[in-house]
Amino acid sequence: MTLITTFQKAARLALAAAVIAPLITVETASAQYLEDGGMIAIEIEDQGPNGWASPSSPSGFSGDGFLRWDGPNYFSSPGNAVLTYQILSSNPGNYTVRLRNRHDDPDPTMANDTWVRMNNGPWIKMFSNNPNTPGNWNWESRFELPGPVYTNANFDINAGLNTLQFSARSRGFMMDRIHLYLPGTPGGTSLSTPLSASVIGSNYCTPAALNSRGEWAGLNAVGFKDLGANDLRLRVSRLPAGSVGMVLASQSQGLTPFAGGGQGTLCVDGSVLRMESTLFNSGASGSREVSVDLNSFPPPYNGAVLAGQTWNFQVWYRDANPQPTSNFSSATSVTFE
Ligand SMILES: [Ca+2]
Ligand SMILES: [Ca+2]
Repeated sequence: MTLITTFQKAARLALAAAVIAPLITVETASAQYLEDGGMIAIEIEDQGPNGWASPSSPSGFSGDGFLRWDGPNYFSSPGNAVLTYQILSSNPGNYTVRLRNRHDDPDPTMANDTWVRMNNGPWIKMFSNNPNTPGNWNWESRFELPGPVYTNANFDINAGLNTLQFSARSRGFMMDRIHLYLPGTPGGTSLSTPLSASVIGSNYCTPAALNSRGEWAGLNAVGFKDLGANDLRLRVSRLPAGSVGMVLASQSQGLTPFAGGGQGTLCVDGSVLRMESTLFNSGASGSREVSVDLNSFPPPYNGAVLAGQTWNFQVWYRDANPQPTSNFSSATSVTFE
């Protein structure tokens, strides 16, 4: 791992620690981008191109490229060449929207806008227009609402799943990267802001057994499947408050009800790793995210995770019914690359 990725990971964890809302998990793998510490950062070219051009110049873009609309103008008909980005958020609120964009017409009012909407709301014209924007990658982003009324660009984001969409408007407009962030979050227009992680696990053993909170504990694997990032976090939700737990890992799935004399079903089998480095307390929120070092899985495996391996994870935690017992979260499976 490079120093930059090390720093970015530390920055991401610091951001996560600054926010204390209960963490949320989902049961589908459709949450492509994970809000973290009030920030969502996405490379536009991750989705599509769905009719957009994906040229390699002009240079200066972020990530693997950018998208440019080379088709006709759609000044009064949104909904063409739609790009969709699913976002999972634990921190609802009114988020500032900043699109890193470029428009090369010397007239700053030309080729300078796109349609955008959140959660199937009305399509809104978002534009980039000041004397310095033509010919430069820039973060200038405002909304033109009916009237016309010109406002700062912002969207309400809900706790849980949200759907951000763009559709084509002006021919020649280029879109590189988008940031959505709660006001005051640092890095809103910085390319050193870490890109959002994703939900990378396929969940199974859902629903898990109910616990003393009257709910079942959900588990998501979030981070990056690419081993080079060494970023795997297990996020567990809906635990009893103040419960102590630990992550279990195995390359085999299983189905063992009442394992260890507790309640719930153990859904890993074979050579099961007790990841003692993840020992946690669920705190008042009953939720927790723990990091796992992919370079050093514990005994009996003893070593680094390899590309192509599939690992299954589950959280084992203390519960009461009403006597002290143990319980298990749902499970999730990740194939690393
Ligand atoms: Ca325009
Ligand atoms: Ca990009």
